[in-house]
Amino acid sequence: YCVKDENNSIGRVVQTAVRVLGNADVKVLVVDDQNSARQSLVDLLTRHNFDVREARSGAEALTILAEEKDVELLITDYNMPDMDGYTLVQHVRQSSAYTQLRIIGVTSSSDRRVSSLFLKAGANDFIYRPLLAEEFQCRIDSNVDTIKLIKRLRYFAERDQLTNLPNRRYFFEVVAEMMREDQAMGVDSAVALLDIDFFKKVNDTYGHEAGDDTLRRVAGCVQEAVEGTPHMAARLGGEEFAFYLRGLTDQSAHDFCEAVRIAIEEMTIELRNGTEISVTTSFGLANVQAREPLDNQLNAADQFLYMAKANGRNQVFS
Ligand code: GH3
Ligand code: MG
Ligand code: MG
Ligand code: MG
Repeated sequence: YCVKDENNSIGRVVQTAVRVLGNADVKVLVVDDQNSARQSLVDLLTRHNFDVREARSGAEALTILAEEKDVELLITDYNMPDMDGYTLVQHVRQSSAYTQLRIIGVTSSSDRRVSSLFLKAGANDFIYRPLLAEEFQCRIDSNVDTIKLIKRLRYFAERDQLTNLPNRRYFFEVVAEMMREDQAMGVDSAVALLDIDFFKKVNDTYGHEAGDDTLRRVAGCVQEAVEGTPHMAARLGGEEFAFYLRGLTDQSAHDFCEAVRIAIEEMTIELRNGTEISVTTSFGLANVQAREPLDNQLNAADQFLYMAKANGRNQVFS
């Protein structure tokens, strides 16, 4: 059974379907004081499967943005009582919290200067009413493409390619912020370094691929240990991983590391040739010292890690 599809319309329908379904995880906030105008935008966006929120004023929009940090696209009207769209965009752009947010201005005003006002305030794009469905769709699509591209780039910039764990750069970025918050709130925390014991032997005996598989399995344990917790973990490089243990110190931090150490020790790693191996790990653990940069905290943990190695490996040293 052969269907002639000279204009590739099936291909285009499939492409559109894929695009529309991919919009489901993009959260859009529509701001307009007029119910009918707002509703027409909401309807269009909902039909394109976006996750849509609505606000009737600039103030309400700012409240929603502060509460729902995952809004990625803001579409705002220009003429609104209390706070116009231009002022709303200025407010949003003055805050460092929404640097990732894309903004599209909308107006039914015939004044063509409104677009440059919006763009100067920091909007990314602009649409005049009445909306032409096709133009609207093109502009939304192109802005959403940019949002998705930035998301992808961010994801890969923040991850370690082999294990998909956060990488060193992202760990430093996130933990520096966590340390600032902890210090402000008076929360005591700890940092730990994990290093696989005699990892070179795995490579030398079973090959580099087996080494990579081992790293992925250990990373799985590390990820599992922090999932659903306030803690943060990363692969710093090689066979070394780091933890920021938020709200844990001394015994509680030690218990955490000990649990991870045992989970890894008890894990069977099946290599591609069917061989089963296991590995052990050593931990250096240090309480976070107030006002010291993360580098110094990790150095302290590293000195304890060295002692764990010297003391026979397969242990947590603090
Ligand atoms: P120790 O118990 O003292 O930590 O000994 P070790 O053998 O684990 O430590 P060493 O630093 O001597 O060796 C680490 C090895 O890790 C050497 C390096 O080739 C290997 N390695 C680093 N990154 C990777 C990687 O991404 N994949 C694989 N397969 N091996 C890696
Ligand atoms: Mg209005
Ligand atoms: Mg090492
Ligand atoms: Mg090692």
